Amino acid sequence: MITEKIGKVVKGLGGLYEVRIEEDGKVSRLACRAKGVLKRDEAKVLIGDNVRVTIDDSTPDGVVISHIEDRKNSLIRPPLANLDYLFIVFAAAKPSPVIETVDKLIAIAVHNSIVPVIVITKSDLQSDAADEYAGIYNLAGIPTFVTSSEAGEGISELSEYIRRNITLGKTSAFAGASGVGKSTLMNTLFPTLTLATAEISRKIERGRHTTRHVEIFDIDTESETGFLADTPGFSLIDFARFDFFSLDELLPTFPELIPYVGKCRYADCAHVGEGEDECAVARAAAEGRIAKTRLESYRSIYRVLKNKTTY
Ligand SMILES: Nc1nc2c(ncn2[C@@H]2O[C@H](COP(=O)(O)OP(=O)(O)OP(=O)(O)O)[C@@H](O)[C@H]2O)c(=O)[nH]1
Ligand SMILES: [Mg+2]
Ligand SMILES: [Zn+2]
Repeated sequence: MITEKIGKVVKGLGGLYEVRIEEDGKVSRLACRAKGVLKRDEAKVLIGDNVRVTIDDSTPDGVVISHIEDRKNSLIRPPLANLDYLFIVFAAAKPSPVIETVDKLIAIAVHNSIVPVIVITKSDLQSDAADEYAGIYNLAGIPTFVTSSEAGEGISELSEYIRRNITLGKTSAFAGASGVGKSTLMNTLFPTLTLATAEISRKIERGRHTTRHVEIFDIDTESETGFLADTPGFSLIDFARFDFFSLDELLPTFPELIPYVGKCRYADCAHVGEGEDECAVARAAAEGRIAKTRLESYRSIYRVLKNKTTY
């Protein structure tokens, strides 16, 4: 007999997927592979995909993902489909953040209609730095949380935010460099989880890539379920190599710059090298209405994308 079920891919390792099925309020997970055409690179199943599973009980390998529903969006890093919220996680210290990478992740989220949320961890190690980073993202109008899994700071506020927003089938993920404390934070927020965590390397103060695969977990509130993924740490987001978006699409991914656009002396101002006299964006940064690091990140991405279009 052949039956079909629909569900969400919540895990995938070496071509073996787990699909979360919900039937009559009961949740189960089906282990399955993908049918041939869905194994090819351009059509590959992603974690977060909503899929149809075909079950043919006359053969031993009869449980396969046979169809992927249209995606709302998909990311390369972390490799996930259909995200509504992206929690961009970095540590106040150990490892110290690369702000440009954070800003790139925000831009990619905004471009894909994903709500970016900033989560600063390890505030117990450097509380001044944590507050300073929070200032940058608050000024940019991005929801920002300062947390410490160690000391408990910000945990109830973040938990409340997640429970309020990641409901009714909404999908979200923690993303950021290895060792910033993503898995630790998930365990702290949701004590039923027991994700593996590990100390960062003392010598180079970098994470050890403890989490090896993307996995989506159920987040239950009183009557609804949302989804939150833990993901492996990564550090590089290479705009030269990958086509996240084009130069024309860059400006809207820095929403706090938009109010100043059109107010520069020259209509074709690119806001990259012009001085405060000419450029309203540069002026806003000089006067503290836009964070200097955000404008620097904008300019850096601009240059990379500009180079790509000229060759
Ligand atoms: N002091 C302090 N240490 C923390 C905090 N949160 C996590 N850590 C430590 O940071 C180290 C790395 O934590 P993980 O949760 O494994 O980091 P991760 O981001 O999941 O790393 P990957 O899985 O490699 O991407 C562990 O030793 C944690 O105990 C915190 O709030 N304060
Ligand atoms: Mg981890
Ligand atoms: Zn300008």
